[in-house]
Amino acid sequence: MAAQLRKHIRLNAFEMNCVAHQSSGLWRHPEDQAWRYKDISYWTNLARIAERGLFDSVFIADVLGTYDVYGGSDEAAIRTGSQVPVNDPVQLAAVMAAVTENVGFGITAGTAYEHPVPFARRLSTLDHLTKGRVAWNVVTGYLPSAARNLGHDDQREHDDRYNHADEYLEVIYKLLEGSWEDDAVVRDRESGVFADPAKVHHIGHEGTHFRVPGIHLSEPSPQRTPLVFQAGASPRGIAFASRHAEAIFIACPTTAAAKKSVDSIRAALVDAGREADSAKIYLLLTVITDATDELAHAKHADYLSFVNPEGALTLMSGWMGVDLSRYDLDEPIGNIESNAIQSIVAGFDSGSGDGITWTVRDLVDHIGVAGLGTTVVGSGATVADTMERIVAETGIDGFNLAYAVTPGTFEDVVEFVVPELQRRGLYPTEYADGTLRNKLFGAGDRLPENHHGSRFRVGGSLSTIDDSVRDRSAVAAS
Ligand SMILES: Cc1cc2nc3c(=O)[nH]c(=O)nc-3n(C[C@H](O)[C@H](O)C(O)COP(=O)(O)O)c2cc1C
Repeated sequence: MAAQLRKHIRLNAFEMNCVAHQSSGLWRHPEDQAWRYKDISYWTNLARIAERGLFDSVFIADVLGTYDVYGGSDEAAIRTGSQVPVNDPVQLAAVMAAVTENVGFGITAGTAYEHPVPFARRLSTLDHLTKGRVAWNVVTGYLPSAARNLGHDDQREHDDRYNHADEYLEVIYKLLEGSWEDDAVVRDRESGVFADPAKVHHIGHEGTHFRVPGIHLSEPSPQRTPLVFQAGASPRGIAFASRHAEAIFIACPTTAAAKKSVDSIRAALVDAGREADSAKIYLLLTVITDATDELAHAKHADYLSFVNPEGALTLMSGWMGVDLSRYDLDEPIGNIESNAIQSIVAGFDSGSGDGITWTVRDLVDHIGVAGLGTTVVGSGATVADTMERIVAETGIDGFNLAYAVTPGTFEDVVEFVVPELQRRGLYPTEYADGTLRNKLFGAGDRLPENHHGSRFRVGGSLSTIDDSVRDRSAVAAS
């Protein structure tokens, strides 16, 4: 009985539509299939594995630029396959949904460069096709190369990116929550009326960055606004998350840094008028597991022999916004000013509270097969022990699992770790019903009433519905 009352640990598979996501050089490993990223069967197989393991989602990262901070050029990134070439993540959700019924899809898309109107339609389309199994991982970007390729001199300053994103989300909420009423579509064959114009509203948005007078192009989907995921935990990032996020992805090199991040996030949620547990927090982790500790350690040693240090530093330079080729290997990282991912830099900062002085060499070792996350190596029981301890020490809800080799790392977790967690009463034995939002919170398909986005519904306190355009044309026609 006691076991049934224990809080379940949640898992996602962390992926990217490319060959070298976090584990630089591991695409050379004979078991790695990341090179098949262009093949639909790679993704359908992955989705089935994730669903077999009762994962919440396959969570897909994305970038719109190259990692050209290291050495001041994109050569190392291209040579090592470091998140380039990289394909679009959005289509993958539809492909994976076709062969699964329960697993969700966390799709990363930035707010910086695509106008919210076409993007809102893509979100609705995915939510329809997946029957409400989509999450949108809202990112503000960190690669200056993306900004340049899209016609800007540089990306906006760090905090301003979040200000811009706040308005982006406002437009998205107005379109997805406030344009079409639930009973707008009548599909009346007798009268020939498909939808009632009186129930489809012009959102009337006039802001600093966007002007959107009209209606959303899609009818309401199961979740309307897909579950809102967010990654980025600087002070401004947390303020953004406390308003919008229902799931938050953090990457911290130590449990002390993770606890600090989780405490700040939970406090910010409460300050924003939400419950401390109104967002699920997932920590990045790489699990190397096998039938015994010895086999798992042998597997880890094998993977380490494939790591490409240049690729690892190329990725890390992009995440930090700092050219690590200019540092001596034994130089402490110190207190770096970053215009990229500040929460990443803070985790490796001497002031992060873990008492560690990180050098560039430490970074290479740390990144190894795990990228931004940490690695846990051992049998299912050993990994379950560690997961249990991390959850207890930090207050996270679960893990975004990065792979060393794919899909092997995920298959190993499903074979060795999931059954062990289930035996301990720490993991579900079946999926909950309904949409992704309902599976996570058990409180329905739509945004909760106290979520910022709900205020943009018809009759909501922040709605700016302006149907005068339609009224004017009606007058002109009469
Ligand atoms: C764990 C983690 C994963 C992230 N994944 C992505 C990603 O896939 N694509 C992207 O453009 N930004 C990504 N970001 C960047 C952030 O979402 C954010 O937009 C940013 O750069 C600022 O983060 P900060 O608030 O921690 O400084 C990620 C950040 C973190 C911490």
